[in-house]
Amino acid sequence: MPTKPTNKPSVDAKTQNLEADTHVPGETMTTNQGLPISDDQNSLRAGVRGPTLLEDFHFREKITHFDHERIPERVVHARGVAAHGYFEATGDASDITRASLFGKKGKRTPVFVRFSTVAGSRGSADTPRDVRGFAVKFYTDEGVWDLVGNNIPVFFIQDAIKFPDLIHAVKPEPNNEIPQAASAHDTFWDFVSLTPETTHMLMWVMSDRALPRSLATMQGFGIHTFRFINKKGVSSFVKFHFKPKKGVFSQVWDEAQKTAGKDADFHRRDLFESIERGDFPEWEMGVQVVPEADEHKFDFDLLDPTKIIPEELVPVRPLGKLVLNRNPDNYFAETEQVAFHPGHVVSGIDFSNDPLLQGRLFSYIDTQIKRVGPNFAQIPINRPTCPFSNNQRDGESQQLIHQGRVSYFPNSLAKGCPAHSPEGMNAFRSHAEKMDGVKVRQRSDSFSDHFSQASLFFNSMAQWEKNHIISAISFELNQCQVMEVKQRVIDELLVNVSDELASHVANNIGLKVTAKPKAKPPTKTSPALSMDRPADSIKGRAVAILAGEGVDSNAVSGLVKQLKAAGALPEVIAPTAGKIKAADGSTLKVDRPLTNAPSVVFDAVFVAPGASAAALAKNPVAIQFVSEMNVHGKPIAGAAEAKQLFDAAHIAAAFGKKVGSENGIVSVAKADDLETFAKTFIDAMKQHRFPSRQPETINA
Ligand code: HDE
Repeated sequence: MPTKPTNKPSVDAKTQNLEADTHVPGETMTTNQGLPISDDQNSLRAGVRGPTLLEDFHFREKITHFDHERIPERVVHARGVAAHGYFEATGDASDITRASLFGKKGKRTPVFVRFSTVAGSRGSADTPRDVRGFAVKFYTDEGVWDLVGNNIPVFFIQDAIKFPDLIHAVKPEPNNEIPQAASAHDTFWDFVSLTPETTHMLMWVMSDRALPRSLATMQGFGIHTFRFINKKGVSSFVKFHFKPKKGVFSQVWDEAQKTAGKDADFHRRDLFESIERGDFPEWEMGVQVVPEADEHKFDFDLLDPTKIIPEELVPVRPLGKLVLNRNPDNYFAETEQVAFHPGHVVSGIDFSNDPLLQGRLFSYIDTQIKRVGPNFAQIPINRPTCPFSNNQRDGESQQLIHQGRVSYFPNSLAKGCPAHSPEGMNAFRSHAEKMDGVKVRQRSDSFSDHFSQASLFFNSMAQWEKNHIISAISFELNQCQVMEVKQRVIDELLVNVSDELASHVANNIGLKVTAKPKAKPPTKTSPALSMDRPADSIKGRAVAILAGEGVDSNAVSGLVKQLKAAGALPEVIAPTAGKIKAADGSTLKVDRPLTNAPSVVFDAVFVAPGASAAALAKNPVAIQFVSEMNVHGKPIAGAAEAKQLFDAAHIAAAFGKKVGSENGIVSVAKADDLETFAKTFIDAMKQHRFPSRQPETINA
């Protein structure tokens, strides 16, 4: 009998007690062989001041295990964080796919989702300018399906054979391993300037999409065109999408850089904490569906991974919701050892001939064997939740004890088992695509337009989004040393996207545009590409309440109540930790002292009324706090007492009789109508940022 272990990722929320441990009370420490240990703190030595003895098997077991604690970090996407959850189908999609997870309204499938940055090593920060991995393992009842996607819907290159070059170019330069987790260096821009197919993806990576506010506020994409196959064998082309319930929001560049230093774990902390408090990140999952007959009706090739299908041409059909509701118990066992592979599919999902996808089908299994070992699929986080059985045997770290003497097929001694799936079972059968071609190392002509969709993306941005792209490219090129590389980026890439883009970047980096576009850049737009839209709610948004001795406690508690009711996370920040005395003699708990509360981890600030506000105007840390909030374009609120602090931070506010909101600065002379005040502040927070407050230099 084959062994059938199961991995049961819970689909329900679990309240985790951070103090709890897995040890049983009264448990005794033993060696790995079960031998009770009398002293784990002193090694065995010849005399109290003598050398350690080789005989000390306990010391050697402990230390050699420690020496082997690491597995190779992922060659890309090394820094990551993950969570358990579920996918719930919101309808029946069996007209387009026979995959069981999409077959019935309300059906839940457990998932494990790992988010990552690409270029940085495992110990790098969460907030560099980078693409984010968005890899989903679906434990379906018909096998594991991995959708290994990103938060950007296109990729840099069209053929997997170029991937090692791209990654070598973006990773730290090999002579000195500088810079960590950054594309702002010569080798990256040298490579892309010589590889025009990167242009569309460059627009996305230089936009604020590459600086997500949190993992829960970014979109996910499968990128490649895949196939769905229904029960009748009818195939359609599909592109996968995940749309965050909280909306798509980002940081700004100066803020992201500062966050990397102030809280390198900003994103993983946010994910962990939001799940612990029951604010479960959620996305709507959907597909753009193109019937096979329409394969050639677009002005780009569906197989080209540097292209999107504009949502205005093919809308996203919702399939269900993806919810993350449980943190892993152990980072290494789950997040580090999880092994994704685009080739892990289930019946009803199949591949297209996208040459990038085809190459990935080779690469991932290889990387998992190197990283986790040939039996990676037996590790609990990677195991299917349905039964599995075959004749694969042995190998490093084999976990299963296979029974019997039959490990081959065909056999009669085990009654022909495990057998091929019977007729009628939803087994995987590759789509019978007709193939006919000569062997060539050549790209299809239909892959040759590298600029139209780059222009489409740039044209679809709001002016502030365009400005951020211009500033980001300018910043990156100003970090480069080699003049020819910078000139080539302008003359070979940017000029073909937009005149505005090329001329502004050239100006910012002290060069001139010296080439003409190969063709006039198109003026089309796709509104779905812009992030310039407010959120429905402020759930999970961090709000700093700046307070101090003599604060108006009624105003603080009133606003805190309203903010909490709207799902935000207000924190009282004061010059000192502990408690502060309010104007009415009551005491107020301080959540964090100013020194431990960098502005970049908050989405908005309220300068509480009372005597404290004037005192804060003399505190350099408080001035820096509100002034950073201002230049990062975040909502700022205060009553007349805040004027001195606002003045010190160069923030203009009217402080009129009625609550006013001017470009995200919410002010009033006297904060007695807290309800209106809170509502105006919350509306400003839904807007997220007020980019016109950012001085040019903050991003450039
Ligand atoms: Fe990956 N990629 N990739 N990639 N990729 C890996 O697999 C590779 C590509 C993506 O959280 C590696 O387990 C090649 C596109 C994610 O564990 C490796 C090519 C997309 C993750 C690998 C690509 C991705 C990886 C490194 C060019 C978006 C992290 C460690 C054809 C659709 C998964 C590992 C996780 C990881 C190879 C391009 C997404 C080496 C050869 C396009 C999210 O196998």
